Amino acid sequence: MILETSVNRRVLVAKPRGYCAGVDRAVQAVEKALERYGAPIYVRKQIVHNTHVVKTLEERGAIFVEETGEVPEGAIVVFSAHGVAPAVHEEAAARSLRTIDATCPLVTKVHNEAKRFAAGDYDILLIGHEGHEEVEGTAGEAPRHIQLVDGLDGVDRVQVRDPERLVWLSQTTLSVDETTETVTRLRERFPNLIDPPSDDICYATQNRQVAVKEIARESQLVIVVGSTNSSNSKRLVEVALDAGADASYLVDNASYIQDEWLEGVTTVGVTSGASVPEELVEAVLARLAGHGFGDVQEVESVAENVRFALPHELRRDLRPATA
Ligand code: 10G
Ligand code: SF4
Repeated sequence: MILETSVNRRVLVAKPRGYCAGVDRAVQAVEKALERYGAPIYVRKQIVHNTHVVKTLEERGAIFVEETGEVPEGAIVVFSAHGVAPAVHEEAAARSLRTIDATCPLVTKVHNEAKRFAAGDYDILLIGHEGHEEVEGTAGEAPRHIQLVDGLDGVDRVQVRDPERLVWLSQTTLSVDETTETVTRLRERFPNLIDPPSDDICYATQNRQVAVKEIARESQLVIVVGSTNSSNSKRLVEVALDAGADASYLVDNASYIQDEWLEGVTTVGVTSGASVPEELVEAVLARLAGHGFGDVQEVESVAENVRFALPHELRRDLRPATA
């Protein structure tokens, strides 16, 4: 009998994977705020959708709340990377909160597009997932002009005032292929539908999907590290399956890997969502190595070097005092 551990078992690790520039900035914003102002620092919603990141920041003194109403008057609150509606800024101001806005600049870009098209009295079809914080924030910019289209199923329900003044925008973390299908279907109904001025699905989402496709084609199993509420991480599982992997699972950390997933498998693909710290991927690789997957190859599809400056409120306060 040939033991599975003696078979040539390998791991293909997608690159790019893990933290995007917006997540890196948001997590650093909370860390720097804790260093600069001291604990506690309040954070509205999970700063990013990752249980490990949230727990680590809680241990350092961050307090996560659902709404600004839970933050004591005058305290500091950080808004999450997914963005907030203008009403949330107003509530915070009314409670005299000191705010640090960690909304990713690429989400702010979509907010600005929404405001601009609403000012021009366009109807806006926002493709995204119902109930997701990013969609709630973007829709809050122009609630009377925006209607949500949640995937292909939502297309038939769309009602517009003037099909000649119609634009679509999207959540930043959607599946590129699925969104293309949704837009095609929308355009069948509304041939003069206007495209966003530039891609709303961000560079990081797109690159991680390109990278997972490349490894999925050669893998029987693709493990995606990410939390269950992480939209972009969940999309990576779907993209891996569409690209040809026999199986793909989302795991919050290495302990979620089940031994039976590895039975008869010789090539495992590994990637991680945009909110996932690299140490969680390293732990997955260590667990796989324990099952004979010692040959680890990184497969780079796209080079990435995007970085964003910290939120301006923090940059101002972190600037060294001039004499
Ligand atoms: O993929 P979603 O939007 O659920 O968020 P995440 O926190 O898991 O990843 C980072 C993406 C954002 C902050 C949304 S712009
Ligand atoms: Fe920004 Fe894209 Fe990361 Fe969202 S996934 S935080 S839009 S870079």
